Parts: sequence; C-alpha cells; structure tokens
Amino acid sequence: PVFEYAPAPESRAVVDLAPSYGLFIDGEFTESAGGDLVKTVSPATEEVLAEYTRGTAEDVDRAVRAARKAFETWSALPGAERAKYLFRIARVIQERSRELAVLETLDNGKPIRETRDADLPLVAAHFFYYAGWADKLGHAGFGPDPRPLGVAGQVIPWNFPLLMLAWKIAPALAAGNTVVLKPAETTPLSALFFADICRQAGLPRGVVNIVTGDGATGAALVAHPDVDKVAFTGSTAVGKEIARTVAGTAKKLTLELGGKGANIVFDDAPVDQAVEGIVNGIFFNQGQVCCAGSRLLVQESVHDEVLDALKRRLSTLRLGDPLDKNTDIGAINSAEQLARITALADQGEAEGAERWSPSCELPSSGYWFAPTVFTGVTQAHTIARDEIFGPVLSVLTFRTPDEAVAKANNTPYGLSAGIWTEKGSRMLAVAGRLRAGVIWSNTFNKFDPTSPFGGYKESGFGREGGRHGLEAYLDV
Ligand code: TXE
Repeated sequence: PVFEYAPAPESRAVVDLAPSYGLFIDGEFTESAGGDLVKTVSPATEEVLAEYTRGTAEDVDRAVRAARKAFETWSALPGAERAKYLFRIARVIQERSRELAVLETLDNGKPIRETRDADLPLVAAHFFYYAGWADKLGHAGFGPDPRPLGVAGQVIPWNFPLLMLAWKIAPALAAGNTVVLKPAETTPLSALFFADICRQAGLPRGVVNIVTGDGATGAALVAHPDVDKVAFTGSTAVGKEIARTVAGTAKKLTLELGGKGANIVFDDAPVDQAVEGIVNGIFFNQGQVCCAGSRLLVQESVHDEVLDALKRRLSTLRLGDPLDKNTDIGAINSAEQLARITALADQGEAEGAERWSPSCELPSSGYWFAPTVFTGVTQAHTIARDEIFGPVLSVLTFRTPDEAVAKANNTPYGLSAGIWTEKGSRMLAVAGRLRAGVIWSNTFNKFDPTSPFGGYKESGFGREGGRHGLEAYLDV
C-alpha cells in the first residue's frame, strides 16, 4: 500500500553532540588513564555520532573510589533529602525528554515513536516512583532498620539504554547506595547525557559515576573488590560469567538475562486484539527485547485465521528512518546483532520451517532486517529454543491448555508470557502454571515502575521495579 503522509522527521538539531566524551567520575567529565576513543554510530545510517572513552580497570577503580567516598554522606542523608534530588532528576528528564528521545533514537536505531512514547515517559516515571520511596523505607516492612548496601556496580545492555539505566540507578539511589554504571558499547550516549542531568540537578559528586567501555570494562567493575552489589542486564552467557566472578565474594547479585517468551492465543480470543498484541510482542524495538513474545503459540483451530490477520497487519508496518514519526520498524542496533539474527533466521529456514516477510524495501545503508514470521515450527527447531533478539516470530500450535502450558514452559528461559482468552478461569489457571516472571493477560509489553520485573530459570534472578526492586539494594 502507498501511504499519503508527509514525513515529519524529528529534528536532529535538538541534540548537541560533542565530538568526543570522557568518563563521568566524581561529578565531572574526566579523561581516561590510558583508555582509547571508540566511535559510536547511528545504526540507521552508519554515520559516526561521536567518540566515547573505553574505560580501563584504573578508571573503574577511580570511579569506585569516588562512589565509596560519596556513600559516606549520601547514605547518611535523610531519605527526604535524597528524594528531593531524585524528583529533580525526574523533572529535568521530563524537560529534556525531546532531546533525549532523539538522542536515544540516533544511537540505538529504534523508532522515535517508541523513545518518545515509551522509553522516556517510563524513564521519568521510574525516578518519580523511587523518589517517593526514599523517605518511607523504615516504614514499609523491609525490617526495622533497612540500610543501603554501599557501592553498586551496574552493567546494562543496548536495547533500552536509558530505561535500563533508570531501572538500576533510581532504586539504588533511593535506598542510599552510590553507583558506578557501565553502559553498552554501542549505546553510550544517553548515559553520558544522564551524567549531565545529574550535574544539572545538583546531585552531590560521586553519587553517580558513568564509565563507558566494553566487556573488559564491565568485567573490571564486576570484579572490583570495593563493589558491594552487582546488577547486570544482558546475555545469559555473560550473566553466568558474572555469577562465577561474584561467587566466593560477599557481593550481592541480581541478573536479568535472556528470554524466549510465549504469546499464547486461545480460540476464543478476539483476533484483531490478539494480532495487535502479537505484533507489539515481537516487533516492538525490532524484537530486541528480553521479554519479547518471540514464540506464538496459537490454538490449532484458529491458526489460519490468526496467521492471515497477522500477515495483513504486518503488510501495513512502515520500516525506515527511525526519526520519522510514522516509522514502526527501525534499525537493528549493530552489525553484530544483525549477523546473529540473520544466522538464526537462515537456520530456521534450513531446518525446514516456512519463512514469510511482508514485501518491504530495506534502506541501502545501516543495519536492517525485515519483519519475519516462521510457521510450521516445532520444539525441535533451533528458532523455537534460542533467543533471536530480533524481529523474528516462531509460530507453534497447540490443541489443549495442557499442551500450551507444556510448550510455553519447554525452554531454559522464564521471563515473560502472554495469554489471550476471554475466559477468566482459563486465564488464571494457565497463568498459575507458567514459569515466567511476567505474565500479561490480553496485552503484551506493558511496563510500569510499580511492577516487579525479572525471570525464572536462565532468565536470571532478582526483581527490578516496584517494592521488590528496592530489596535488591537494601540490607536489614
Ligand atoms: O550482550 P552482552 P550482547 C542477548 C541477546 C543478544 C545477545 C548478545 O540474545 O543477541 O545477548 O548481546 C557487558 N563482564 N541480550 O553481546 O555481551 C557489555 O559491555 C561484565 C539480552 O550485546 O551480554 C554490555 O554492557 N560485563 C539482553 C552488557 O554486558 C560484560 C540484552 C551486555 O552485553 C562482560 C542484551 C563481562 N565479561 C543482549 N561482557 C536482555 N536481557 O535484555 C560484556 N559485558
């Protein structure tokens, strides 16, 4: 179909990028001890956006020492005082949300509609929410005298750079901890802008430190002897490596890892609504979402009806310039991620599943992957088991609720699931048997700061969000 719309790209001009960035340690941007500069590019165009610093173990040490020093005063502040800083940060984020949304879209490749309407509002909401907790910790059932843990070392991925930062920094600070955070190598910019927001909000020096870099920088942070608490979101393989590093130390650990979420559609579900949920479940952020609904389990009797409606809907999605407000599908975050998605999709085809994509033209530069649906998928297929982390849906069928539950649980992961049915009793019965940390009923990918998020099995342990998210940063 041809769409009559005037492309209205968000203006790049709202983002003022420096040619290169240092590390944010002890309240100021500083140069690294020996770390080199690395380019970060726009995944949509491959244009170089800026250079950032690959932090060294020495830089990490300096940041941890700054955080340790700041902990003495920050943890001693009355909760109401910490709350004021967090409220201020939340408000500055709101004031600068247009700039931050454009920045995040540039560095990550996701559509501006998502950064503007999902990422940024949620980022501010997390700071507002945890600000509200800061002066109530002693009265909330955590125990008689809840105490912060100390210095938190936090390592985050590239799929929701600013939102993952908010999930980690807001509860840590509310509870009285100080932080050293390492953003992912392909999306360092919004964390550096956040550092500037901390300055703007008058946050005392050393409370938040941002050390950009790669896996080695993250490993140095996790292994630092003066880090009390490690929080990681990323791949299951790295999560396991971090668990090994932390084992045998006194560090506390929370891990939020991969997933292979099942979106279960029963024959009584309203088809149009379910199709919207399926599309949102796997094509939101190009499927680069740990809780994506990457497996569609559809009841056999409605398989054809649902698939026809799904394909019609996918043919209306618009792929292209992420800064265009009409874009539904943006770029894949990196060449490496694109290669991973391509290899797994090719494997799906080679193993005999049937591959389908709507006709769409992919831009000639940048990293792009067309929305893809595989039908005829069985448990034996690699694409039914491995996390693809891309816009690729694997469709399986079931006949009975028991079979749906068995298939949904037949994965090493346990992060998310969705259930589509009009029958409340079935909804509750099935939800109670799914081994998944988050279960959505007749919706998908809905997030809220009041709601704990996290996984079972190889999806990790610990919860972020809500009251549970604070527990990970408190001792009694
Ligand atoms: O993840 P990594 P990658 C999954 C997804 C994706 C795959 C690989 O399936 O295809 O992982 O992505 C830092 N010690 N998820 O390679 O390597 C790294 O610098 C400490 C799911 O990007 O796990 C980055 O900041 N830190 C996931 C962060 O870990 C280390 C989100 C994540 O990178 C480290 C991302 C080490 N040894 C990928 N090695 C989700 N759960 O949402 C790397 N890092």
